[in-house]
Amino acid sequence: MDGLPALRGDYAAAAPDGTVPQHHALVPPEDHATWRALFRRQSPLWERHAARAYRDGIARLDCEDGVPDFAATSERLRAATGWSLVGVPGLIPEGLFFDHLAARRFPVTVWIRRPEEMDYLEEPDIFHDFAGHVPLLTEPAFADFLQAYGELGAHAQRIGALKPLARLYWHMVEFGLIEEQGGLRAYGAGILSSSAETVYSVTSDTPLRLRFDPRRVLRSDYRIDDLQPTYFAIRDYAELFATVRDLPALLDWARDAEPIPPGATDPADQPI
Ligand code: HBI
Ligand code: FE
Repeated sequence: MDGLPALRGDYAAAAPDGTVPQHHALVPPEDHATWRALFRRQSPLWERHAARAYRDGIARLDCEDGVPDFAATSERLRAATGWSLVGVPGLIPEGLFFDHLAARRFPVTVWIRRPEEMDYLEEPDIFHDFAGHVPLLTEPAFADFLQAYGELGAHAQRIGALKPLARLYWHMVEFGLIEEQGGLRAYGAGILSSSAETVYSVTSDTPLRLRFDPRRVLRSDYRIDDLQPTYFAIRDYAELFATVRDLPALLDWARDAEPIPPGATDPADQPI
């Protein structure tokens, strides 16, 4: 179970909590090279389009030179916000995923994409999970939000409201924007791990950009196979934390509310 690094999609190697060891010392040189290539491509784009908290976070993690070591990163994260990282072989069942978040553990995929997958990958790899998600875990309000989000997973499952809960994760954790002094910036991991979407999300005239509204987000279906047709922008991360406080009641409501299809508009929308 902990001899060799888990291969891509090797779920049989996982412990009951869904985790696998990273075995950082055994990461091959070509994987470090893939990481550096992805990082070098994204850096100038992050400088221009990523939120301040993201830029501060990625600088603090000091991870440009190769696939980062989860143990060393966990030490830094623990000091910053009490989070740590665990390795996983890929997507894990949502119950286990929520349990890790509730315990301030972020599951990070241990393998990296192949060179021919630089531009697009259907499933999360270590570049998406680490470079996309982990920097924001240094932001205290976001860090508290994500733990509280995980704590609501079991409740949402019980009342049959996993779909609206997943929409909140998708639109705010994967594809969230933030209004900063000087303009709109991206903080979502799905955006910031994609070079095309990092530019598109904040500069293209094509997508809708709407002011964050919890009810709107909880009703909004999404597409997983293309650039997003709609983005939601917060003003600060405390807005997300405030939303989870009201989430039990909101989920009750959202379960029976009419879904809004991807890219559709609603009369109550507040475009930015
Ligand atoms: N597993 N490794 C991993 N990463 C995720 O982002 C993830 C997951 N399992 C379930 C899951 N996400 C979702 O159900 C989210 O929509 C909450
Ligand atoms: Fe993700």
